[in-house]
Amino acid sequence: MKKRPRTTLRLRVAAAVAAAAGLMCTALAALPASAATDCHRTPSGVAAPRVLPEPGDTGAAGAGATYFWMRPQQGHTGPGDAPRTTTPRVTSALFDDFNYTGNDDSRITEHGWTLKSGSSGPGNLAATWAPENITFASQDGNSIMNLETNTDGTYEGTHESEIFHKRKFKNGTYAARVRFSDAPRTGPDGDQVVQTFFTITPLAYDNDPNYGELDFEYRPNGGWGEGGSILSTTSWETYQSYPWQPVYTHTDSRGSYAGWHDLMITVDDTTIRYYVDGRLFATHGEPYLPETPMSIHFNQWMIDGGLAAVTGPRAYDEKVDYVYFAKDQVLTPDQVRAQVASYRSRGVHFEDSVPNP
Ligand SMILES: [Ca+2]
Ligand SMILES: [Ca+2]
Repeated sequence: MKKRPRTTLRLRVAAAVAAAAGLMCTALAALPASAATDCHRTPSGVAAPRVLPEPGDTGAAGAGATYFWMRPQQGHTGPGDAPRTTTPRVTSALFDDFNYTGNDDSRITEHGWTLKSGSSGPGNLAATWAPENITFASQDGNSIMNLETNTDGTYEGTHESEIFHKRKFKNGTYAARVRFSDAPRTGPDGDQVVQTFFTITPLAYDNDPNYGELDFEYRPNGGWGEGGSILSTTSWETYQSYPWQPVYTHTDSRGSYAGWHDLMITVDDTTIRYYVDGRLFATHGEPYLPETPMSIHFNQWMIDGGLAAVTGPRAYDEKVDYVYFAKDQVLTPDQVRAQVASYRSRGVHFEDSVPNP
């Protein structure tokens, strides 16, 4: 039986916002399981304000954060040796440099990806997930994926984007280079968009302990009770749809994260660690460790209730350079960089040797 520390406060505060979220989830109950699950993809995406960080939560990029230093691997450092970078042998990995010709490139699905379509959560159900909003372009010879979310100011006129891989990832090292943006590429600013890199497991039933979700979520225009830019890392144990009772912990950093960032999550049998640009951002533990294989996702979407009171169409971009996963190995940020550099030096744009569970 897993310990469930610090959930009481969360549950109590979450209960205050249960009604609205529960109503939405109830409305989705008739949808196929996948759609219903997606409704709760980011349970925090049902317009529930976040609970403030609790005492004991790891401080984010501010005070309390720990800078990362390279550590020698066991067996590679003798007495008196200075720490040095090692290149571990990674036996099962996913790497994708997103080197595709367009969203109709057949290799995208051949490589295990799905471009989300139709109408489902998170967010307002009148909005549409638009595969055509995912595009690819070369930048200095390197292919970059763009996930666009645009709106005309109505949810019916809102088009969001999401790409996700197969459900086969659990312990190991997840990494992606992602470009967040604080303002729309075109049009007036102010909408509460969410720009993400996350992993998730379907919820089989309410309070299913085998649910898992690990999130990087950037909200450039606030939302969920926040008025300004904030980057959140959130680890989920499970949740209940109605009344809405999430069981999660999170670590946040307020301020702008516009621009390119190296995002990384490591998971072993005891600890989840989030890194931003090689710097430790958050450390979470039980009961939030994933129990079952998860899928890897990137999406950008509009918080329900977060449309700005401005006039005219606008479009927001989230860009992704690459994604990397090393199965069952906790790598350092430098080791991830070395792995990516190795792929590129060999001209490899894609590899997937991660077995299906
Ligand atoms: Ca769980
Ligand atoms: Ca790339």
